[in-house]
Amino acid sequence: MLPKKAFKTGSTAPEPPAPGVLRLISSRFCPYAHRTRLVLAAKGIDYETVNVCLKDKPEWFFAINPLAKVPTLQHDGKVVYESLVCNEYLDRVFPGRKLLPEEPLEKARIGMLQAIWDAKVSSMQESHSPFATQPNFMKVSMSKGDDQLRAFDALKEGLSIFETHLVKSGRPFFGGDQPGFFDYSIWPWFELRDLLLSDDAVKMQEDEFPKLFAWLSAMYDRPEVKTVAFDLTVFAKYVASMLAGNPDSDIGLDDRD
Ligand SMILES: N[C@@H](CCC(=O)N[C@@H](CS)C(=O)NCC(=O)O)C(=O)O
Repeated sequence: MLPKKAFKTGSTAPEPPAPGVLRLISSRFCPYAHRTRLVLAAKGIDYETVNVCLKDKPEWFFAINPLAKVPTLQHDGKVVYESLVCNEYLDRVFPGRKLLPEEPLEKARIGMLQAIWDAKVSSMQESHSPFATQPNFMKVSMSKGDDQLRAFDALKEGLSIFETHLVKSGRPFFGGDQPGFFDYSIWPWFELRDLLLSDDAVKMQEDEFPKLFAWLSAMYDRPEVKTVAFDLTVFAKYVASMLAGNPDSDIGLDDRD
């Protein structure tokens, strides 16, 4: 039985997954790993989880993924990493509802939406880059006063592109009548938005983003979203431990885990 607690520096590597077993190397609080958990749940794929501590990474993790980042998949001797690459792999290799369109232009459109998201709304990672000039959820959450309001305006400008997309498509999800690849790729940041956009001055307002709000409630209704949902109370404790300089990846677990 694999522990829920994270493997740390100095730990012995767990045995590789048994033949036919899919393993997700993960971190409980990683939004990128959450992308992959969503796809696994949406497609009904069975898997086991190995959590790793990202502050004190186990040495053996570098031998599996030279970047030592989560999510990483292990599957019948193969290794796949990078959340979007993992999600495409899962979509192609496993049966179940197809999340990416086969039609080349339709597939290209998903890639372009992703590029707009990365550039205009962006991820946590880019926000640490000195070259990141684009707005993002993290920038809003990490700034104060006028800087925060400026970052929020820029974030809203980015989000308005996705609002307009939903208006034009007339469909409830970016994937059409059901969530698709892109819905799962951006959902983690929306699920965390109350933590990221916690100040009253930087709340998303429904009258400004009516279609995105309808999308949010349709996403919350989905069983796959419920199955893997973050516990926001525990997540808030994790953020507090991170801000205190000592991120505790096992927060909320007890000795039996
Ligand atoms: N581009 C990667 C980003 C993944 C990522 O940055 N994951 C974080 C945890 S949320 C991580 O593993 N960080 C460890 C590190 O940066 O060394 C992806 O999409 O999978």
